[in-house]
Amino acid sequence: MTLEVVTAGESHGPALVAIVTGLPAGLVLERDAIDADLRRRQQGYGRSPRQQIEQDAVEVLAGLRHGRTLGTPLALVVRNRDHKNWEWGMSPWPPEGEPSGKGVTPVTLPRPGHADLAGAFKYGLADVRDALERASARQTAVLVAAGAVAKALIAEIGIFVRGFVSDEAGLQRRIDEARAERDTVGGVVDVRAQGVPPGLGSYASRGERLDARLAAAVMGIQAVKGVEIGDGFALAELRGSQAHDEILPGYVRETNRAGGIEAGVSNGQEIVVRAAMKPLPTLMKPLQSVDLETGEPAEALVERSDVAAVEALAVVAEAAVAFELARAAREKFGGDALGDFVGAWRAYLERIPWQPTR
Ligand code: EPS
Repeated sequence: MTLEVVTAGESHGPALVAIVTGLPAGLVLERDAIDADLRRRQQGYGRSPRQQIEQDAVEVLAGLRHGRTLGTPLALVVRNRDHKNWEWGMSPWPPEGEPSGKGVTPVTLPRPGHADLAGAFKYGLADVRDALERASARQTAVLVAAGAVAKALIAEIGIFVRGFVSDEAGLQRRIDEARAERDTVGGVVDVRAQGVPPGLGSYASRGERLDARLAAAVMGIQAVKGVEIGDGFALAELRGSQAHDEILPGYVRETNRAGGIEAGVSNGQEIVVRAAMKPLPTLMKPLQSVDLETGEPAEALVERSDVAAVEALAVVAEAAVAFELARAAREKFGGDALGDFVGAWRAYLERIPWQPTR
């Protein structure tokens, strides 16, 4: 039994879509809870005017009846309100009539740091828009919806996940300064998961390691360039005697340098994941590039963008971590009905000497 999600959708296309498979039947979903996460993702200092156009809300097309999952594929949709301005430029079918609106003129000026150049080479594109539309972080909206579903599932077994900006205090000033200089900034976010029992993930093989899976899930978010678990890179500077979390009577730890994972397996402590986000690559004062049409030096594409999206990353990383923990929990506890899943978790907790600390 495993939980999976596949998404589709372009930034200015009609909608973003996610299909989630592997949910148990009988899980209650609340539309307000999903929409609240979608709103959290849209907020945050430094976002682009695009966020005033969008009012993200989830639609469910399949897998849910009267607010309860059916145990069948769950189909989620988040519409792009901005699509009305791109109806010709992002029409799925060959558009009719006179070209109008956004997306009419092909983009040939790749931005350093975005998908533009690699995408154009890889897929043989004359218009870089064919790459950037899918590479855009707009896609994270529907991942947050899927993450909200995962959060509802793991809340049933006492797991709670929260993402936040690590240096909230200095962020606003850095954004103001960057905006004034027509530049962008990145930042660092933390995600913490409480109530994760020991034994999620496995040391048996690389692909089962929970730390590897969480790192891949978070690194898979647009603009993330670094991920660490627990004290991560700082551990490399320490002696072994300082780096590990001693096991005290009652199997208690007083430190959590491992970030809740040892040998790729959750150890019952809080799970701590940090992610570093690079400054966004769309710059109002563009970097040097090369025009793909002429091969001549040119300035990179300038278009509406965010100065920072670190607060959004905190919400998206929270969703990614929640989804991966839900996946690991489905593997461990299985069950077609929610009661089977929760029952297997209860039986496991009776077997091991572990109590969640919150
Ligand atoms: C993005 C560019 C901007 C961001 C977008 C990600 O989009 P636009 O060009 O439409 O202003 O606003 O993020 C979102 C739309 C979102 O909802 O997060 C990019 O190039 O990655």
